[in-house]
Amino acid sequence: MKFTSVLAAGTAAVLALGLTACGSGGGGDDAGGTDAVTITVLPKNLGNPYFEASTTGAEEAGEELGVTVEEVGPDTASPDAQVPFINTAAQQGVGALVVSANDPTAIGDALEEARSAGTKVVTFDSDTEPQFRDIFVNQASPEGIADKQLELVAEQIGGEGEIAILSASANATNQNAWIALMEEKLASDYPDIELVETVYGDDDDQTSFDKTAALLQSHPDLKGIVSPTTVGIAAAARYVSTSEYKGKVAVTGLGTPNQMREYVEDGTVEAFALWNPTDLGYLATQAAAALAAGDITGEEGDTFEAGRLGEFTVGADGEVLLGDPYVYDEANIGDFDF
Ligand code: RAM
Repeated sequence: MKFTSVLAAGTAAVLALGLTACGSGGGGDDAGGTDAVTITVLPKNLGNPYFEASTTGAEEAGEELGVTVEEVGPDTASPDAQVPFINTAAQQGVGALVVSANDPTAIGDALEEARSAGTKVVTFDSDTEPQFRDIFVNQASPEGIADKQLELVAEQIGGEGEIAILSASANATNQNAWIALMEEKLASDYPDIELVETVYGDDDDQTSFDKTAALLQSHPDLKGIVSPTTVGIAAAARYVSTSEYKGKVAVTGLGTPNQMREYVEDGTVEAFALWNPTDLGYLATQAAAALAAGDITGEEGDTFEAGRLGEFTVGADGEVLLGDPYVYDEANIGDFDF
């Protein structure tokens, strides 16, 4: 199974024309009349292969639509590290910002200012509170993401025992929503599994690696680690792969196939899940371009063409949903390259 579909070239051309002709809220150079729209992509932090994939998708959409896409971002995924980048984008008068938020409120004022200067705001991957953005492009339903990870860990530890969560940063909207749902579902549906601790690796490889070591040391009966972050799961798998815990402590959660392949192949990891981050960046940029062109406003019921992914409809609270998470294991991991 691959995440590809046919490029709707005609639609892309029409949208590109619309953007050029309209130029509303564009790159601050409306007098020139051409290429007026720039979209700034702002991941949680730079250097994360997950966001490299989403930016590849954003650039692909930009090329199809004739829109300039620029990625900027902080080195660390801390709550307000994105603020200066938002301010700069607003000063440049970019048409839209596409941002994965490190915190639901810390960047709110900056986003509000950018919006009052005419910049449209699309959150993707990790939302802010809804009043700070026009649209949130969600990768999959939070319930689906939470349930899938519990199914995986339950299967891998034989349905009982102690587990721990290794998350991203403590304020991340997306991970916190998934963790809250996992906690609820554990209490109701998995009476024999005990969540003994949740720790935060800040989406930093070394911090996540060290937190894995500490978890294993403080919980000698630990049977599984669930890491709902691609940075965390890769660091946890790397630690476990050369330790006495390999084959004894399950590592699962959300990972990219390219980062996890060696740990699936060497038997450290049985299976994990994820959506396609390239498609996520592509869809978020398509939504941003439609907003910047004035084709949609982000109201519930608005529809827009997202190139090769087809038509999408804005749902309640300005949410657009990409699809379902997908499970990767030894049988299929060779088929993916991101
Ligand atoms: C990391 C980031 C991102 C999250 C994925 C699963 O790359 O925390 O926000 O969606 O993991």
